[in-house]
Amino acid sequence: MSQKRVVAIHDISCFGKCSLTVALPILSACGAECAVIPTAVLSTHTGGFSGFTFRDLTEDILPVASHWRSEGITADVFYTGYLGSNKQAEIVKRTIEMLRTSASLVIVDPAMADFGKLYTGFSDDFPLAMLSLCQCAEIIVPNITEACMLTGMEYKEGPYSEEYIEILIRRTADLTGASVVLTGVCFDDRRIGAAICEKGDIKYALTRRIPAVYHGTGDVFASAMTGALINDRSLQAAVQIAVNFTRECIEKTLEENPEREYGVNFESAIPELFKVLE
Ligand code: PXL
Repeated sequence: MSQKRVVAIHDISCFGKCSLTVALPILSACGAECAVIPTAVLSTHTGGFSGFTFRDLTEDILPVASHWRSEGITADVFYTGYLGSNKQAEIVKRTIEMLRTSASLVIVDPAMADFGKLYTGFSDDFPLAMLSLCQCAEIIVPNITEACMLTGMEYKEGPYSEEYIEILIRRTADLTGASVVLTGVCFDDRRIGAAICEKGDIKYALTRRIPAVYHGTGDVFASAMTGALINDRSLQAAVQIAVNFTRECIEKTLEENPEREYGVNFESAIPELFKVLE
């Protein structure tokens, strides 16, 4: 099997283990070539730190894409995450349209909100710009808050009823035309994971819940899922691998690091990821 190339389009948060500092090592560990288009450089992520720096690289994105196109560079997978502004979401959409082939898979993590609230710095119409990007994806990976913001459905805290999850995931799939992997799904206090809506079918991938919350786990999850997909796993299998991997990362972190905004020790769970991808 020839090596797959992923283009990861996220910011670099210099400290705090999310976006590219998570996507690159996890995708490399999964055997992918990981090319990047950094969209911004921040001193830290925006969730839990104040006074962070933000160097916007929006103006560099299309020139990178034009250069790659002139060199004939494309990718098997385009994988996007946190994007800094409405304009950036629109430019990333144009970038993917410029570079993709009919065989490319586009995975969009609409990383913009959690716990019922948009992340610091986004305007209220950002979900609309993100929806437009989601509409060019084959797979999107929203959490419950993000799916509510994409669809206009009311956000609720878990545990959820199956009815609420299934209406939310179907509406998200109908609106975007993508397969939807909905994260943060729990029906009781013991288990948590994701729901998958693919071609109208809904399935679940759950694991035991570890009672701790860390920043960056959405990126750990989506990166591991992408890594499993390029290793020819089905979407359902890739989601279960990513659910288990994310739980392992949280478990390992809980032993040593209670600082939620410092992210998870995903490095120590990578040997397990190797094993399941063998
Ligand atoms: O995917 C999470 C993330 C990535 N990058 C930046 C963020 C966040 C979440 O808050 O602030 C800059």
